[in-house]
Amino acid sequence: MGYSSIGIQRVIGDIMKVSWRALPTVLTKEELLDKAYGRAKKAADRVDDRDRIFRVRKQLNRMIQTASDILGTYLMDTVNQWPSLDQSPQFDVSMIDACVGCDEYRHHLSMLQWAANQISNIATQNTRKITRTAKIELMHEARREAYGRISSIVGRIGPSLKWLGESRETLKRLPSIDQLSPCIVVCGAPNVGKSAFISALSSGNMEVNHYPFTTKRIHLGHFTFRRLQYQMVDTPGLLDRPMEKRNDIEMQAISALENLGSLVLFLIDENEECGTSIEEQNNLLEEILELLAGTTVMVISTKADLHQTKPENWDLVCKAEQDYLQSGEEQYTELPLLIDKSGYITISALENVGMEALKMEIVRIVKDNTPIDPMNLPEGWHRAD
Ligand SMILES: Nc1nc2c(ncn2[C@@H]2O[C@H](COP(=O)(O)OP(=O)(O)OP(=O)(O)O)[C@@H](O)[C@H]2O)c(=O)[nH]1
Ligand SMILES: [Mg+2]
Repeated sequence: MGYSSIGIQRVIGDIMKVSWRALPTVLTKEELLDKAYGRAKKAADRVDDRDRIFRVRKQLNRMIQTASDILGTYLMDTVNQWPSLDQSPQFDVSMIDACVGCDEYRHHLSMLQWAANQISNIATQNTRKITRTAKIELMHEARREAYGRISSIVGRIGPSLKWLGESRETLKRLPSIDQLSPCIVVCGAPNVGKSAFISALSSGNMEVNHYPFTTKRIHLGHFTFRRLQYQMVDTPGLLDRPMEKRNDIEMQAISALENLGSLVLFLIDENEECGTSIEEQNNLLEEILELLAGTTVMVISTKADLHQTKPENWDLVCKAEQDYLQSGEEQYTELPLLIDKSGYITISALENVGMEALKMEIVRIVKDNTPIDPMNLPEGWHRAD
């Protein structure tokens, strides 16, 4: 017996775009059997027939069928609810690989599918035995045998259920990034001001998350410009120290970021207030440029308010940004970028200077980098824009 609804469920599943956070808890093998046998017993209790043989036959068949249906539905729902790797965005696939391993992910889901088929076969075979005999003893024996075999199948997928339960906990903590909106990856040595930057530029609340393999909090922020959302993602513990010190998992996560970024901002703290020397920060920049060759990397000097020499055009930028904000119009405007004495584009997240101009520059670069495909444009983004 097959599950005719599987095909439809899969289609609906793809349309729904499963979010990691929405995946229901995965039952353990014990919980799953309790649930199935509990329901089966209740279903059998409801059966009535005056003829004893008919009644027992119906009851036992109902027990087996109900247990099999509950288990099959649960297992196949789980298989369908978990995103299919073939259809997931590259970022998700790389993150799954980095966090839990794609091979294992596929293996454990396919174990559930296997179990659903086995259980369905056992139910068919044993209800047939019950239907074909008139001996009550043999009927009970067939029911016991069915339960024994079903329990043994569920026992065999115990480790898979456990693995999926644990992986769900891990994957839940990943940042949820919208693949259709531009994403700006913010990197740089520790303490250079990545989180402060994202926070200052974010219009809504920042989402705080973890990459499951670092203990650091990552920030996911966004701003909207002309109805298009721009996401900004933090990279603490990933792109902040020499590459040779990395393990495989971190490398995979980095490659995920590589696939994600419309633009990479490398923040540099020229004041060295962050605790990393300029020389080391430059080495890191070299490594990142090599690693992310092909992606536009923009270098931004942070904490301009701490610079020994104030950027020459500080007052000019302040004035231009204020005028622009006061006009209240969200129009693409060329604002002068704040430039420091080393020639870097600079900002002060603390005093909010140079931020609006940089935002405009980000919008411009992302727009230039985005291939115009009207079929793929996000809602609210028009070709003429
Ligand atoms: N004066 C001044 N301080 C800043 C500015 N931006 C950030 N800071 C300070 O620099 C320190 C580090 O800032 P964070 O935003 O936490 O830096 P980070 O790069 O996110 O650090 P990690 O997440 O640990 O890698 C904090 O004490 C901030 O208050 C700025 O524009 N001006
Ligand atoms: Mg931070």
